[in-house]
Amino acid sequence: MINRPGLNRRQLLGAALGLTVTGALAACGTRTVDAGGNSNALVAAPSGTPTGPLKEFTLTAQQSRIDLGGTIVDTWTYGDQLPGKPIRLTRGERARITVTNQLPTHTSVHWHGLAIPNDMDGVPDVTTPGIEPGSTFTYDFDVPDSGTHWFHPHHGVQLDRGLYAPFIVDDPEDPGDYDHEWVLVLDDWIDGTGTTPEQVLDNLVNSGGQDHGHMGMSGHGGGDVTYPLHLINGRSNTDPDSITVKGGQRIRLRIVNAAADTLYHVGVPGHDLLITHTDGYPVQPRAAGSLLISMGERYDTVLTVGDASVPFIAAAVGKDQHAHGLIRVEGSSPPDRINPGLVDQQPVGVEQLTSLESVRLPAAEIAHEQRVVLEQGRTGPYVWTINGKTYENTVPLTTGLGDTGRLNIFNHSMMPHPLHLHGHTFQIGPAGGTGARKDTLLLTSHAQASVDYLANNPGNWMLHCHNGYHAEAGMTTRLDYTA
Ligand SMILES: [Cu+2]
Repeated sequence: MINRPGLNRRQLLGAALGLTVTGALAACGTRTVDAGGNSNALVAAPSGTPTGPLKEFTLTAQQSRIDLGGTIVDTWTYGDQLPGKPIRLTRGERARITVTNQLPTHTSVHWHGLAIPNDMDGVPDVTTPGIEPGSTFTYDFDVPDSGTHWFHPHHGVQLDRGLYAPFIVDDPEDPGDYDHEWVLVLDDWIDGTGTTPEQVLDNLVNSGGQDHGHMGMSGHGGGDVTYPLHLINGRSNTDPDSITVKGGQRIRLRIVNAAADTLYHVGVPGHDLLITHTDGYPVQPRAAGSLLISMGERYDTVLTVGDASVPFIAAAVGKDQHAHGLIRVEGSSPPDRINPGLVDQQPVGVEQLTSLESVRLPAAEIAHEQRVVLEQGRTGPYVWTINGKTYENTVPLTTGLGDTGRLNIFNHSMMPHPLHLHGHTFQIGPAGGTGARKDTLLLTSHAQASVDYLANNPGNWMLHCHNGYHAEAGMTTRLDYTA
């Protein structure tokens, strides 16, 4: 598919891999070619009418009382459950989702990971009107991207309440090879435990978070907020969620990190996870003793169990806390002790993953190359910036329809920042290379990375840190189509 005189495909990919690792910025490739998958096609214009087979869903954002497994909280959820009921359909189908807002304030829904038309993206004041209290909005779009995705509000720090749920898109050409499936939604929880996310943000902005003196300085990845609980599928460790399987069976684990401020280091002690997808896009299957998942990211893995029941453990990075779920194997007793220290300590990182050839971006000339510098601002105790500016003063990045663009991302801070681009998936390293396709990329302390995207979905798109508090404290900008 990539055709470049003087280099065969293997040589080209080898060179590209070198670029990925070193972060060198040389342009790669001389012309645009098809990628083979359907994921690089031009998205219908925002005014386009969806045409796929219709599936209808309703969603109510509401106040509710939720049992987190012994701890009862008053919070906000989709429906009366946590996480909300998953939305599931097949790639190419049309989702019509009627959202009713029964909250005391306005809200929105962002379909995280779906490259849908801009006016369905759920960002108030940028793409889609906010939904007023007591009113209804209908999202209506064709579903372009298979994989494990999710949805949440794009409004203030509402996502640190219970407003989240999986959005699973099946791929008819990739049924997978497993006996069971388990969707695992990870979350750090504080709402209704004597405070709210809005109060947490106020405290951070006013004081820099004095209960947590390392603000922005520690570099241990531990986040800015101390959470009383960590949850998997809405359950704390006192009454964890579980799945029951037979010995020797294979389980597809679809892992979503819905937390606002916590990276998790996940694994099943004594077992490998076979990583098959990240952010919905397939990678060359890779066995991992454990993996690191940051806020907004998703990983699909396959686990083969033995004869013994085992825990799935999500250790909160830098926080000395964890959440777990249980994989009960018929005929065996549950594990009598959960030891998060037994999770393999060498997590596989996304830079070690190779995308499947069918989903790589075509090599192309880079028409727009821009810097994205993530750092702590100096104008207050809790200010986060992109290219030196908070969102209210931001100078949006620009691109042009049909172009391939490159973002050179630098984390000039001690804190980790998962950077999320709406409406697109980028490829780590150069287009035409072998890096994973992603919509959310973790930049650890002082890390840098280079990603390429194909500008095939016109509009103005959010580019922001998926730490909910960093995003609200300024670490948000846009990628705008100017032609
Ligand atoms: Cu951040």
